[in-house]
Amino acid sequence: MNKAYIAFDLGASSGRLMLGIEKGETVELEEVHRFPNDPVTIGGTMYWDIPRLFHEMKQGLKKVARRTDVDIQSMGIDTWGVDGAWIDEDGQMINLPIHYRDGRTGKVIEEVEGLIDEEMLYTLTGIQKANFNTIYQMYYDKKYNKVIKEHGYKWLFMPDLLGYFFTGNLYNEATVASTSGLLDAHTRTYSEEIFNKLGFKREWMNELVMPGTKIGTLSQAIQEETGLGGLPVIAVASHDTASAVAGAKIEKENELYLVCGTWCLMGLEVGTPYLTKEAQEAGFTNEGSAKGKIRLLKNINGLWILQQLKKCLNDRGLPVDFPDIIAEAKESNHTYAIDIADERFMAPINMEQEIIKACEEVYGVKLTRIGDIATAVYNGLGKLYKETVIQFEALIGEPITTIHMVGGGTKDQHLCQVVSEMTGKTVIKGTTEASAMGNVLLQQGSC
Ligand code: ADP
Ligand code: LRH
Repeated sequence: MNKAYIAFDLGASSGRLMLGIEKGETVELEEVHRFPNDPVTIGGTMYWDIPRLFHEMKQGLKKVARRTDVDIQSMGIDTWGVDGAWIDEDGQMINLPIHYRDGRTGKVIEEVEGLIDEEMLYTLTGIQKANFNTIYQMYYDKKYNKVIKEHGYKWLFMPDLLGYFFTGNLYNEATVASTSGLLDAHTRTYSEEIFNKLGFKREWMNELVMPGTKIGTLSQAIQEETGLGGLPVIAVASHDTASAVAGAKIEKENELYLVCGTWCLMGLEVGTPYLTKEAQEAGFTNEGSAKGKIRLLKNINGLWILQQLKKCLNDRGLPVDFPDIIAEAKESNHTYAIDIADERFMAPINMEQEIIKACEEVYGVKLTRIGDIATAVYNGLGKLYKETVIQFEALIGEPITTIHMVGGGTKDQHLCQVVSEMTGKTVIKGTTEASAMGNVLLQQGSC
């Protein structure tokens, strides 16, 4: 019987259970269960629906338990970065994880900067300032959320939290922790200086474990509920982008990855962090890789804009899917481009109107056709990719010839063409499910 590994990959648009099945020297991925990831806003706060996500994960495990054709070895979980939740001293989760697009942290940025300025934070951590970084979330929670202030005992990042639900064990996995803005860029451990300056307690955090560490086995209750036995649970590179970069299998140092999903992450794997003013000004961030190296990258607010455009169209009764939008975009040939990095596209109430308004303000034109509106997004993405490639070349001091594209965006041939035309580089289309692939490779120990 073929050996197989369970990879849970939770993205901001959907979650999936993929089985990585060993076939000789290779691994084949099979999608067993996919479920939507729809955040829920209650009283003005945008939450992740963690009970539903966990429920769906268990439904996936039940499907796997019925399989008689594969020999399941272990399970790993990867998710998006920065977010998490608090548990109290009795081990109860005391808040639903809050979505990184929620606005609450906007209120504390200045306060944090009064204690530690942006430049120093970058020099210490190598993490680019973004309102959603865990550092700001924790500061807000501990100062302004009365329940967390009093009862928040331990912080768990999303994959750690799910791992805890499955095993009962507490840990912080290193790649997802590296998105927090709390790790020292050199030692890759929690920065004492930051904790001291912000009055954070080191005890809030758990033991940092490296990708590949076995963190436990499925708890008795989960075993009984799902029908799976005492399966080992491995802390993979549990930040989805770290798993995706591992799954992209890039061999040359000067070849860029472009992980295209809800976010587009463009970058290089490097040996040491880039902490210079130039790196900071170019918008680069230094996160941890599956292999313990550095993922130097730029976070680009990516296909989220197209996802939200599709949602707006669906909400007004147009039953369009991505292929329909793409087909219309191909018919459009204007050169107007929205500024993808503009905060206005982080969480607007109506993305379609926001794009139309932005083009009207900048170019004095009112776009009406779906294809024209989508093209303003594709052009904006292309422009930003091009600019980012040039910045990388300047930073590393050598030309980049190749871009490896992975993630859901590889299903979009039009996007692949935009990347190739705008950057002028060779684009190699890799796997759509790169995060799941990296997740499996880590479990296998072949990463
Ligand atoms: P995440 O892991 O962040 O949830 P994915 O890697 O699944 O995201 O990528 C989702 C994106 O993939 C969508 O926003 C869309 O742009 C693209 N996509 C998904 N399905 C298709 C499709 N059938 N045709 C073209 N693009 C698609
Ligand atoms: C992509 C991602 C990205 C950022 C963002 C919050 O899914 O993990 O690397 O961390 O989500």
